[in-house]
Order: sequence, then C-alpha cells, then structure tokens
Amino acid sequence: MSASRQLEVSLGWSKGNLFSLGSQERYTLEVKNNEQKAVEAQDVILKEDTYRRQYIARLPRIEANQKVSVDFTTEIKERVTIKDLPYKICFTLARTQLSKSFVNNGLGCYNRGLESFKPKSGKSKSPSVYNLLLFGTAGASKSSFLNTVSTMLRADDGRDNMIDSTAAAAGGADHTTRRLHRYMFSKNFAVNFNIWDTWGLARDAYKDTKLIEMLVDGKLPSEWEMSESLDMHRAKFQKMKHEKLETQMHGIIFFIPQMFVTDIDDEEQQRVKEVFQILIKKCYNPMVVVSKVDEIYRELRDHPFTNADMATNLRRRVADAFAIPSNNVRYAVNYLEEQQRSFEIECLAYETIQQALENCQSFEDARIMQYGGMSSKGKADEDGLIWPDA
Ligand SMILES: Nc1nc2c(ncn2[C@@H]2O[C@H](COP(=O)(O)OP(=O)(O)OP(=O)(O)O)[C@@H](O)[C@H]2O)c(=O)[nH]1
Ligand SMILES: [Mg+2]
Repeated sequence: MSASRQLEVSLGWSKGNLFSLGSQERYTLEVKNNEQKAVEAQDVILKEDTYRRQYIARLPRIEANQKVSVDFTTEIKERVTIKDLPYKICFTLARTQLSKSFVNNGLGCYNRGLESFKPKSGKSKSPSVYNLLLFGTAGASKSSFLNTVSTMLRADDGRDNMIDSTAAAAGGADHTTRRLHRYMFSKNFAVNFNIWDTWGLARDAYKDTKLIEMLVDGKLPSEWEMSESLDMHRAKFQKMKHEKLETQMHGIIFFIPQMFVTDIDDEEQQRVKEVFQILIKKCYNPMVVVSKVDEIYRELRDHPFTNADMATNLRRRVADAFAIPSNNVRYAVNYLEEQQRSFEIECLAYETIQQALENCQSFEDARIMQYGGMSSKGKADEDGLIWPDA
C-alpha cells in the first residue's frame, strides 16, 4: 500500500502475534520517505470501522530517504462478534486513503479467541480437551467442514496460503469416511478441542443405534472401522473390552445437506430425526448445520453472510423439522475448489466452532451440576465396557 510515490507504507505485526476477537491489536506502521527532501511530522489516522475505534498517531518528521515506524494499539468496540471484523484496516495519511487487507485473506491471526474455550480444571475426572463430534448424513460435508476448520485455525504468516485437505472428502453415494478419526487439533493448534470425523448416517450404517450411543459415550476408539455387520463390531469390541477410553463427546455438530429440507423421502427424514432424538436423550444439544446451501444460493459461496432472509427461512424450517431453537441451526460453506483462503468462509466456520464450543461448555456444566464433575459414566467405566446383548 502506498500513500503517494513519495511515501511507502507498510503495516505489520510480528509473526506469532495472534489476536483474540475483541481484544486490542498491536500493529507497526512503517513509512519510508523515497524523496530527496524531508516530510514534516503529521497525523496518521486509523479510521473507525465496525470493529475498531478511530485512533490517531503522530508520525514524526522523516528525513530524505529514511523510514520511521509508529506503533498502534487499537481500541476495539464493545461486544463485537466475528461478523463485525472488517476485511481491511483503513488509514488516512498525507490526505490519502489507504487500506490493508489481512495477510493471505484468511482469518489468519484472529482465531486466538477459540483458545479460551477449555474444560474446567480441578476435578480429577475433568477432561483436558473437549471432544467435538461431526455427525450426520453420508456425504453431508463433515470431512470438508473439518478441512475448512483446520485451514481457518492456521495462523497465517504470509507465505502459506494453502487450503487444508487433511480429511478425505469426496462424497457421493458411497461412504468416503469409513473410519472414525480423531483429529488432534489440540496438538496442532493452540486450542483445547479435538474434532472427530465419523462415517455418515445412511441405510447401511448404524443399523443398530446402540453404536451411536457408544460413539458419543466415547466407547469407540479413533480408527474404529465402519462395518455393516453388527457381529463384526461385537467381535472387535470383545477384543478391546478392557481398554479404558476417555473420549466422551462433549459436543455434536449434526450435518444435513440442504436437500434434506426439500428433497428427501419421508422414510429417510424420519430415520435422521430418530437418530437426532437419540442424541437429545443423551443430553446433547446438537447444533444442526445445513450444508451445500450454495447449490441453491450461489452467492453464498463468495459472501456467506449475505442473503439473510434465505438463511432465516432455511434455519426456521430445519429448526421446525428437528424441534430445536433456530439459533442452534447454522449453515456451512466449505472450501471446495478455492485456490486462496477466504476471509468470509473462515469467519463462518469460526462462528460455527465458537457456538459448538459454547454447547460443549453447557454440556460439561450440566454434568458438573449432576455428578460433581465426575464422569457420568465413571462407575460403568470401572466395570469395563458392556456390549448390548444380541
Ligand atoms: N456445494 C457444496 N458442496 C460441498 C460443500 N462442502 C462439501 N461439499 C461436497 O460434498 C461432497 C461430500 O463431502 P464430504 O466432505 O466427503 O462429506 P462427508 O459428510 O464427509 O461424507 P462421508 O464421509 O461419505 O459421510 C463432496 O463432493 C464435497 O465436495 C459446500 O460447502 N458446498
Ligand atoms: Mg467424510
């Protein structure tokens, strides 16, 4: 960005300087005078936007061919959400408007706020990280969402603009994900949650719904393979009977494609709703995420926060179908063929994860109230894992 040919301006923040949403940001504005004569001292104005208050800094006199730098500490407005965060920071310097977009266009340095979600500590049975389960119909974009989130979580240092494809995501009639897999986000990023990707709900999967209960109770290990035969599950389960697992799920994101509302036969809808009720009975408050919305509203791919009416409408219909509040229904737009990170796609994923983690906290709070922080299944765990009778 440049104010004029005379002044060359760059805005930087030190690498590793990540911001929490709503907290102060520190920037360094560097201004170089390319001319043979000095530039007098003047104000540089960081303009007010939906997120930050105006800030005026004094730029000192810059001698010919010299550069100076000014440190900014921005003041953030109250009660801001990720939606208030503008894509660019705007300045006025030497009567010229300047703007600076974030490095590589992704959410980049703003994901720090997700760190603050962590299980309460102090009780011996308290989990050290939250387990967040991606569940839902086959091909509903669970794995694609995981890739979008892992891209979003990557602090971007200006060099790496790649979109993650950690989880295989292809979809189609067949199951792409055939193994339960725990993605160790708590190790790879500065967050206190791991995400579990699952095989999709379909006619040939979870024929015995006990499997779903075992999945959320943390009785199935990562890499547990999908099988159509209940006997196979039972045999494997017997082998690991004495393995003690502590992978209770704390939150669930339940994926359905937008066709679920418009285009799915009653029998299948009924099955999905029944499965959803199993999760409700387990005291979860699953968030329902409607995927592939860009198939009907193309503009959502480039600007996922536009078309609020359609979003409200769709959310209401899904909320009615599942008998849940509409603020627990969201939609997803995942990276597909994009070559570059997208600020808006990542903001949408951030909001979904933030809300899912709030749900994890409520789930954990309720358990603490009920069991004083002990795992509700603590006693049963001691006795080993019990496969239901045939
Ligand atoms: N239009 C559109 N398609 C998407 C989006 N996200 C994912 N898809 C496509 O949906 C298909 C299924 O995606 P996956 O991520 O494999 O879905 P899944 O739920 O993990 O599927 P299974 O593992 O088979 O249960 C793929 O062809 C994706 O490219 C999206 O935001 N919009
Ligand atoms: Mg998958």
